[in-house]
Amino acid sequence: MSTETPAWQADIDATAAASLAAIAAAQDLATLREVEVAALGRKGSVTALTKRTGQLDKSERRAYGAASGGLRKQVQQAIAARRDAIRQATVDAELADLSFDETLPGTEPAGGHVHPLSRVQLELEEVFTSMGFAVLDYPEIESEFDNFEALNIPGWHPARDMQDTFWLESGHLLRTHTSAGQVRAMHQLEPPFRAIFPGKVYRYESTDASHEHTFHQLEGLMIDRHVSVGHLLDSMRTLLSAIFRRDVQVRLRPGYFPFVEPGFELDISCQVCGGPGCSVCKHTGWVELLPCGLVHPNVLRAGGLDPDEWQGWAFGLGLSRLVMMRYGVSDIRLLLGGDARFVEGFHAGA
Ligand code: FA5
Repeated sequence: MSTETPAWQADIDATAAASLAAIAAAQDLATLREVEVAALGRKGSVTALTKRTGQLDKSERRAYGAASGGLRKQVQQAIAARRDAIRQATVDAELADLSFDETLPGTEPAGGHVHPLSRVQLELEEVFTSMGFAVLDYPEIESEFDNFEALNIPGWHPARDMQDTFWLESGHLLRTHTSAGQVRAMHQLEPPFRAIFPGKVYRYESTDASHEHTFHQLEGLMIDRHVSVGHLLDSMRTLLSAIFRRDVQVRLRPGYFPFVEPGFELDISCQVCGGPGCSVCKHTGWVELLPCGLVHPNVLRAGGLDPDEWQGWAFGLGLSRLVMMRYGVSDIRLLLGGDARFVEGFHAGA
């Protein structure tokens, strides 16, 4: 085996020396990039050497391939090391700059807080828990049975028009009211029981200042051997005074819902305009807030309870409307509209 230095070694050495010198001389990332292209680019000096393999005698190709490949690797490593060094030098220079004061306070990130809807919901949960109610959570995607049929609203019943429905291809629906949980609760809990189930409901209807397609309700259900409208009203009064922390005028009207008998509508005086009328109360001075009534025997049966033994009352509070009344919000669409400026107006003490 010959120990003579091959003729091409001088070219390899010269290209290595030139490239490494240019890399060491580069003072910024842009210059280093130019050096990189000049050496390793398609027409670069190192690339040109690599391409020369084919021109050599077969016996030399192996050694030459190893040498030119080694050169390429060496140049790549030198560029990576130089790039790190330049970056570090930039950081060091910034830190050394006396105008940079690392003791100055940074920009404070915006703090989040609880949405007014969640706030009122949590308060209500506390009030009801203190009165012995369980807090339950039921699905927003419901069966037609739980949302309608179990509640004494068969397919042909005109009451289905009261709640235009978002249907899913599966035949399920987005619950139109939290009452969909009533029969679920009867199956889940041993009577006697009292429970609330708050949550989002959906209706396929056009929106205005007091109507949303997605809004919150809070259902209340009490099952016992003897319940009365008097007890129902008493609980409603406790609830409203806890929420408003002042006297609020209420009025009770007969109301029709197929799942209660008798049924009522509880209205409260409009807390946005204080009485004279506005777009929220449709210029009546009253806002429909809380339908309620005694649970219909057919619903008790659907829940597996014997109506001769058990009775119940239920209410379906319009939680979104309650939040509007509590904070004087003049348009329900602001609540879930996603405008952070609106939500930022409510802080922990509100
Ligand atoms: C119901 O949803 C019945 N499930 C309530 C019920 C429960 C009655 C238990 C009897 C016993 P209604 O469709 O009226 O009823 O809605 C109840 C409350 O939700 C209304 O009083 C109102 O405060 C609120 N509400 C109704 N529709 C909308 C809407 N589109 N946007 C905002 N709030 C609404």
